[in-house]
Amino acid sequence: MSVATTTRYEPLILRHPTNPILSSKDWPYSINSVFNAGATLLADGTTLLLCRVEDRRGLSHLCAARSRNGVDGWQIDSEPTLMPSPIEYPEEIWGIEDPRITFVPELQQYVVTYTSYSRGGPGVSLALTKDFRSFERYGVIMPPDDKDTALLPRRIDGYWALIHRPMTSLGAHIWISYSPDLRHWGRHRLMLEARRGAWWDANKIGLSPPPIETSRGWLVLYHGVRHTPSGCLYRLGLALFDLEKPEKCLLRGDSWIFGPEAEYERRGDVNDVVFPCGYTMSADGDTINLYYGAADCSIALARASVRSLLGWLDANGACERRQRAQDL
Ligand code: BMA
Repeated sequence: MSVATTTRYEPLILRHPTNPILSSKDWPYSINSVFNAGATLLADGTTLLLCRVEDRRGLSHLCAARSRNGVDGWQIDSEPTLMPSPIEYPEEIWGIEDPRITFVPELQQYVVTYTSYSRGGPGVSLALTKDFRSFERYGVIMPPDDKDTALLPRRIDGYWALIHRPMTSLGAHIWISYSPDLRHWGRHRLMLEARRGAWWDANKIGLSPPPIETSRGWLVLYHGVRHTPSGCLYRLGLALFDLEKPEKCLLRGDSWIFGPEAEYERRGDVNDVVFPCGYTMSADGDTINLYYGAADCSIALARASVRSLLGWLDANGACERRQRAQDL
């Protein structure tokens, strides 16, 4: 992808000049790579990243990194923060991956949803924490093959809502399910479908960071995976969902808004991957700091304005019904 072809598009998501901000050389213990981190702000304003760390067996665990400014000066836990526990949780036998963090005011706790890599494929597990030092594990909440999950921060009509991405023979689409207690899940609804054919988000999509709550709806950044003869291309798209009925899509953009362009995104253990699992909101209430895995090798930071993302959707989005008609 040449710069000449991409500069004609409005840059909505701006890379930090010191990218990548974290990689294996920063780690206090020996690892293969670090990427796909969940993110949150702690009560004192510290940025916490819960990073996916892959060891040299190929198995992943989670490790916390903390920074005052969210850019540098990272204090990384000296040993893994959350390790797979395959004896109690057999679904974690091949590691735990890609955490998303939601602070839930009602519980006064952070809910972490992550992929547990079981013999049957990837499933979804959930754990609660107050401090990212001790965790209450709920175990697997969505059986394989399922991943790319985040909990909404408040109940909808009395029920917790979880966005996830089950694989079916018809493709990999984004679903939402509801629960009275975070353990029992039902009322499953299709939320966003992968497109078909030549589209950038054909056949396989998934939630990226947790949704951003705005006065106009839940703003969702999702990834689309395009299979090409030289491998997969992971890019990001944008959609908006109804605040009180989050399975209802209000707007969906046609084109991707962010894709692998920088060298650290194009070359790595897995080429051509940008994969955000978390964001933090800046003090201005508009700028999001998006933390993303780059080429399964490092963590990078990019910034975007929520107002601009919504403006782009107004100009470039369509409601799903129009979208489907256009697809036919
Ligand atoms: C996805 C997930 C991500 C990973 C990406 C590219 O399926 O497993 O963790 O970053 O593939 O390898």
